[in-house]
Amino acid sequence: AVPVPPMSIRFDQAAGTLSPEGPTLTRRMSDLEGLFRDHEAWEKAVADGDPVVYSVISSPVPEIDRELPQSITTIQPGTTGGELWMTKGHQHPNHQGEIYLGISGRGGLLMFDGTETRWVEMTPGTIGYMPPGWAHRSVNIGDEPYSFLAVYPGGAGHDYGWVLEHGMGLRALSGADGVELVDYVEG
Ligand code: PAN
Ligand code: ZN
Repeated sequence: AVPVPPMSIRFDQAAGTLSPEGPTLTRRMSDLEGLFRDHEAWEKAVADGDPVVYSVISSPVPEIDRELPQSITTIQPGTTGGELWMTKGHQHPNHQGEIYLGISGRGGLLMFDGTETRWVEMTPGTIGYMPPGWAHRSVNIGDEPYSFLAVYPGGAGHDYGWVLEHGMGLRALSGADGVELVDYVEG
């Protein structure tokens, strides 16, 4: 990762692109092993086309201490075993804060500090704040793609094992009146 000069970055909302652009990440169903409550439904979805669940495009700002990278995540609408499509979720090992800004669609920001859980509804214009030490996962609660901008400290790091070990406190299921939050149950 190389430092970058002062710059402007153009965000095309309709196309969902950044320019200049950094790395893009695509997460398919097979990348979400061990995260959905219903393991069989997950396996079936992997066998049945292994759909793209979300993608993350990054600005050219590198993930280096004291830099301030940004990315745009787009989660597709969908459910697996009744559970709304979501990001893997992670903890920042260095316990640093982060903000998300809702861009389009409807989402939820689930935060867990190992004891307490918080759920923040995200619509275009909502800023969701994750304090240091709160693991975070995003969920698409609507029927169109949900996109948000993330701004985070370059040295924050991403610990995905933490979520596999501790869970996220709650799960977001598709309910009769939209999202239904239920206790996290292992496996
Ligand atoms: C976000 C997330 C992004 C994808 O940029 O990394 O939404 O989620 P996962 O990393 O959990 O797969 C962020 O929180 N960065 O720190
Ligand atoms: Zn983060």
